[in-house]
Amino acid sequence: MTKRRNFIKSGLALGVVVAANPLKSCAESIEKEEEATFQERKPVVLSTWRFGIEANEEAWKVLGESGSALDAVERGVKLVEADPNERSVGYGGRPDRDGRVTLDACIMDHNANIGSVASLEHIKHPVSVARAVMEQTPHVMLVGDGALQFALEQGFPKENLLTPESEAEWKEWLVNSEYKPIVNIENHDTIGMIALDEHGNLSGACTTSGMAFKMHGRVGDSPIIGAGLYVDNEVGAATATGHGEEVIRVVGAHLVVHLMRQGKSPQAACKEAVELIKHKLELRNGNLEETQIGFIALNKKGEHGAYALNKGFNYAVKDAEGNTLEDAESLRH
Ligand code: SD4
Repeated sequence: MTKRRNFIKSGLALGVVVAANPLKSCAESIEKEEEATFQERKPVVLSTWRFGIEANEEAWKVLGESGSALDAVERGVKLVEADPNERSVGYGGRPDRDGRVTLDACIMDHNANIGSVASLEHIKHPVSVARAVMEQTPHVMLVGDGALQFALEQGFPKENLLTPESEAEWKEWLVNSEYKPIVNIENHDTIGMIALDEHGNLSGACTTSGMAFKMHGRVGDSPIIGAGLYVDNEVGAATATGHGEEVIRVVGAHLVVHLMRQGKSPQAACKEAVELIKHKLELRNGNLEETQIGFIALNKKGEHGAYALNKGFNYAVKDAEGNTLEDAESLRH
């Protein structure tokens, strides 16, 4: 995304280059212009889905005060985890088929420190438990009872996360007990957040209650570093939402960052990862229509991009100039 003020700056910069070196080749000038067209942008924060708007504002309370991307992403996603009206993340998230709310989350910083929890029950802020795993243990991932035990030892309160609304929906679901995730509705609302701070450091966090009415013990991509989230401070960051099984299959977020390392823009990298997922689905005669995948990505310069398999995926982008909800392009319309 190139902004007008950047065009103006780059135009001025180009003028200076040409005037001072009249014999410079046109090619060199064009190269310099291309470099200058994207003015580095920081801080900047990106989040999946519409609730990303509020989450970005919350993260900005840290980023706007010269805080770290790590603190910002944790704070931003916690807002959504605590909201009982968001039925796919944290407190109020839809339960599994046994009526248990099991949460998945992870976090990664600019030094490749990582922490994650999967199938965690009774704790409202799994992302903070993931951060505690990262900072307080020699491990990178804790699951189920072990994750709960650790959280309680760390002083996180034990709470009932099943709200009456989610319980009622689960009971209704039990009538037919049909596991059929629907694209862009209900099941696809993981919050993934990636940020670049004023110091030029990237971090990311991802948190979800996973697929509604999943089998007990099912873990999606969201807590799996490389699948649901990946950060490489020399390159960029990416996070995923949608059908976790498909994202895990191609190690999606890492793939997006790897493609950026090879020179792809965040947008092109997200698109290529979605194309690979589509290809793998086709090989297995998977149902393209009923599968959704969305990636968002941010590079070291503050450029961002996103791409989805089916239309309907949106994401929020905040920088010093504003906070906007953008519709991602998609392979299928
Ligand atoms: C999962 N990727 O558990 C998550 C679900 C999701 O928005 O993205 N929901 O597979």
